[in-house]
Amino acid sequence: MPTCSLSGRPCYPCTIRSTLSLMLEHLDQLETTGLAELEAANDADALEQWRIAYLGSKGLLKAAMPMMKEVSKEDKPAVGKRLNEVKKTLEETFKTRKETLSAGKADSGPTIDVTEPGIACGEGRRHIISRTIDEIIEIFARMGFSVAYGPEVEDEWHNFNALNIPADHPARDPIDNFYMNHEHLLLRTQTSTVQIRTMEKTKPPLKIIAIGRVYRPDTHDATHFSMFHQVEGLYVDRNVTMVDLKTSLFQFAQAYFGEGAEVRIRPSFFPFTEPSAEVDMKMKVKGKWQWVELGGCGMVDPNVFEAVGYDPEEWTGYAFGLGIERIAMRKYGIADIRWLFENDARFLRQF
Ligand code: FA5
Repeated sequence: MPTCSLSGRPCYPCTIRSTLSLMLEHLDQLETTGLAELEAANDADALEQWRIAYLGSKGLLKAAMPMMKEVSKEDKPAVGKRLNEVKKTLEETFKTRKETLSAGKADSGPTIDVTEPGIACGEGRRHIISRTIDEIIEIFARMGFSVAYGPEVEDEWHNFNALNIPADHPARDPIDNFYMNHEHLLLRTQTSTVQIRTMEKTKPPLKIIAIGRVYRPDTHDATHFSMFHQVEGLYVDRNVTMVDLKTSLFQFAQAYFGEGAEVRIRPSFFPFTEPSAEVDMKMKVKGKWQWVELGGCGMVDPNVFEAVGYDPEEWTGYAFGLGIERIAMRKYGIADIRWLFENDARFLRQF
């Protein structure tokens, strides 16, 4: 086949230039070959070569322009139209192909060296406080306590009134509480709120623990944080005494801190218990047995029973509340409560 005088490629229509159909056939061939070569161009270099060959100033499309001179006046519009169509198709397909190739390149990313050692994936574990909570729940469950829950955003009734804390009591001072902006709500300061919520909806007798976060605007130091956890215990039945209270605390101490652990209660005051006491437990701290203060306890005050509709003549009960961070800190020898909440994985993965 002779070489096209316009394109410089083998081209049958060029042998007979006189008819419109052969001109159009030439353009069809240009389009078909161009698209096929474009499809085969697989990298930026090949693409650029193709652009120069077809769309460049000395490319095949430019070379086809003089064909217009060869056609008769009445055929010019048809050839011109087809010429524009081929040009548009090649230009647009080139653009799309270029985008596809560069997107593919971005996806494939840098070359991977499969022989390089991988990045070690650290094994996660539960936070030491979550694990302590699980252990505490398990021990009290064995002693017949079920778990009760209550909201962290509380109203004044459950945080104060029903707990026999009068309206003018200093414990209600805004400086000691995180109050919300409206409707006398606050972040609960103690899990004793759950005593009230449980008794309001449950008839006695009952035996529950409540575990959760409590909030106080205390200054942060080695033993105080503004958010911490408490475990609350409440046992209501007929003829419950301080002996039952101390026995339960003792059983917990032995189960959690091991044989040799002891419990001591010292007179104290809480508005919702009468009598009230501080709870100390004797446990091993750095190999030595020591007394550590963990919380408060007492016999449920008759005013609390009245607030929830229990008859104080018929029912008696004990309650206690222990700080969970303090328990975990002693057990694991953690000197500073702040370390528990800094979330430094190097510290947390020790436990
Ligand atoms: C109470 O919160 C009472 N509700 C406990 C109670 C329950 C008494 C039932 C009687 C009957 P207290 O304010 O002492 O008590 O707190 C109990 C424990 O929470 C403390 O002994 C301590 O272990 C822990 N605790 C208190 N404040 C903080 C704090 N800022 N950071 C960490 N732990 C704290």
